[in-house]
Amino acid sequence: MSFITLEMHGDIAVLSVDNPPVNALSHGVREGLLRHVIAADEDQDVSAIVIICAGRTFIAGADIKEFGKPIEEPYLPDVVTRIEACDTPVIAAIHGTALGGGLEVALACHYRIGTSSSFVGLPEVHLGLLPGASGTQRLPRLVGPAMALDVMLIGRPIPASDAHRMGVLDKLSANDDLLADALSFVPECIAMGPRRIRDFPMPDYPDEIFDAARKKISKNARGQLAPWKIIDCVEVATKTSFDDGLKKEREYFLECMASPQSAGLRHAFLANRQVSKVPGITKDTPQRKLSSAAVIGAGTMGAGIAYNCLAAGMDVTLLDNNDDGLARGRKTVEGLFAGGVERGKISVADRDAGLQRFSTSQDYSDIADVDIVIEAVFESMEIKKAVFSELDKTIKQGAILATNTSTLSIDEIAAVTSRSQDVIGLHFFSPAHIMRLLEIVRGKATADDVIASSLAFAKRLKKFGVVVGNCNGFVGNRMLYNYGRENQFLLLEGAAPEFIDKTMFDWGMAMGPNAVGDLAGLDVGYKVRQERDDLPTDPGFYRIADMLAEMGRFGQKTGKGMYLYEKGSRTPTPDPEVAAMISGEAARLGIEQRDIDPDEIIERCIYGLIVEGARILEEGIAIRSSDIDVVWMNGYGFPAFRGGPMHYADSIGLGKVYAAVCELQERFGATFWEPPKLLKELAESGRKFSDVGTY
Ligand code: T1G
Repeated sequence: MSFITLEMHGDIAVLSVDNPPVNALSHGVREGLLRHVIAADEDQDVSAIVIICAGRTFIAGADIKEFGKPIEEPYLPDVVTRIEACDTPVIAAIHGTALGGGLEVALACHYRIGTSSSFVGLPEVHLGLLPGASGTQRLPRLVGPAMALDVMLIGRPIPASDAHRMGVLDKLSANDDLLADALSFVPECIAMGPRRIRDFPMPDYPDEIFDAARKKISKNARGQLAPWKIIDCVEVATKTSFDDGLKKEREYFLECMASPQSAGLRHAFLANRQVSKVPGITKDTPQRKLSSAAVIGAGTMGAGIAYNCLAAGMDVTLLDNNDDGLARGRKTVEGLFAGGVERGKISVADRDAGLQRFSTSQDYSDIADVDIVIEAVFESMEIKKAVFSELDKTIKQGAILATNTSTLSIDEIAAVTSRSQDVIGLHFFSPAHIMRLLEIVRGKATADDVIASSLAFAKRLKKFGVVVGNCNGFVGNRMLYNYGRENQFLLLEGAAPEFIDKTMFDWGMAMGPNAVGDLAGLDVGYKVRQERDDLPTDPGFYRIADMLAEMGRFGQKTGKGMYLYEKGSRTPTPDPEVAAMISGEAARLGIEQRDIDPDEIIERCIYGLIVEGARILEEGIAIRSSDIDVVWMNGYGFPAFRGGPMHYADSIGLGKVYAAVCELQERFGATFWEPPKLLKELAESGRKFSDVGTY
């Protein structure tokens, strides 16, 4: 297959890259590009070379799917070096996104023209990598080291207008015919001749930028390697020759490529895209039109979900049976719009249009014609059943009836309606307008077109929709139970809440389990446990959390939980009263307290996740192990540089995980630590969780 086509426009060679979906620089593209560039450059009849791409975008980078496998020649740095060395002027014509290796190819070209809607960027840091084809040496020479550091450390795509101002784009394509504009730009380029960034003098820069950058990332790049190496590369660029800088870049690039952090982040990238592939659901599966929505329950979650739907362009009615509740819900939605405008995320016009499409009601007949209803009332089966009976009587046939329950059975809720095929779980995560995860819980009767519509709905809300099976707690909360359980036992065994939290935070979790409990509200978990009749009888099981909830210490919302909170502050302060309560309860339960090593804390909390993840995979509740990783990375603050709990387990090796779980079973018994059959099988056969499920 040829990925590059050559078309002569007069004496101009136009090389068009065509490798859908995003013209990634896979081997065939590298090989074809190099061959055509050399041929055109050596052709005396060719006055200029234009590199342009077919499809929806310019080159969006190296081929991520090739990483981790032996890379074939020609290597990208060699292709880039040859492009810049051309005696014939080379122009890059950019549309869509020129990212990573794609921008490095463009920077090797002597001139760059882009459409006004295009973006350029070096986002490698999000893959635990650095620009490995001269980006760390060329960009500083073009825009200055300080700006280059920002571009590579933040890794955000830069809009064409800014890229033009920065000098990355020499020209903006005025009208929509990029090729025509590039061809008419050629004479100017020929007149100026080849212009090689490698020869540009390094622009001035304040010396302290490198230390300042290191200080900054020490706070927000915990456990990561690439950001440090990016700073090292740019510093080298300011201190050595271009070619010596390239050598250092290569060395650091290969170091990052071999790192577990990059393996985790690359896994996260592909896993986040794999979730939308659900067996039996294809692009031909019909979808239901979703232009209007109703949200039942005007609490924090209900209002957040309503805002999400409004921000996605839908007409939304928020319904509640309580006047004050409805007023609070409306205030929350208006507040979210105001916050969006303040942070520059949305325009005033978007806000006004959104509020135009927003209404509130206490009357189910007002929402009879909506396309989708999302119930977000109190987490009680009885209340949810009452709501769904009402919906079944009121809402038009063909509407999707969704519940935002975080633990309760979808089938049991659907059973109170005459249309179980239209019922599905859409489990949002708090805060609903920020968290990118949506657990899509299919009931045993849920129709394929309802699942397909829900996947599209998730994409429209800019969320990762993960289709999971119906069980208590689905994927995320079911695993959280084990994680929280071990935290609770570790408290009784002598680990202070702040010590556990610091250990898990330093390991990479966004927040420690006790701080998360206080944020979510200890009353929420308490009520869920009260609803369950299958809880273990171990007296220490969630004992401390139950005691705090029974004392009315719900966390941030009451100023007291596991920690103390100053009025209006979210900063947790350890409470000696709680420490005394824990050691008193441990004594009462006959649990001897001891110093507990951070490694033990990490092992018990994370292996608790992995064991339950294996059971979920075994039962087919998750389609594939990477879906479980997507749930935990996007809904529970699991570090993406560790790739999610199942990828993490595979990276350690299931043999080692299985052995450790057997030891934990020895110590703490089979109730909590009996190794799942799947883990045993995979460990004994040397396989991985990623070998299980549909890819
Ligand atoms: N390689 C391989 N496949 C890629 C890819 C890539 N770089 N980028 C996207 N895809 C696939 C993706 O998996 C999905 O596949 C489909 O394209 C659509 O993607 C040496 C080392 C370009 C902004 O980090 O940010 O260059 O699921 O769903 O929302 O310095 O994709 O359909 O089978 O995301 O419209 C640097 C990564 C690489 C850019 C489009 N480049 N891509 O977003 O579609 S490292 C990146 C993106 C590098 C050099 C280094 C986005 C996008 P499938 P999508 P989208």
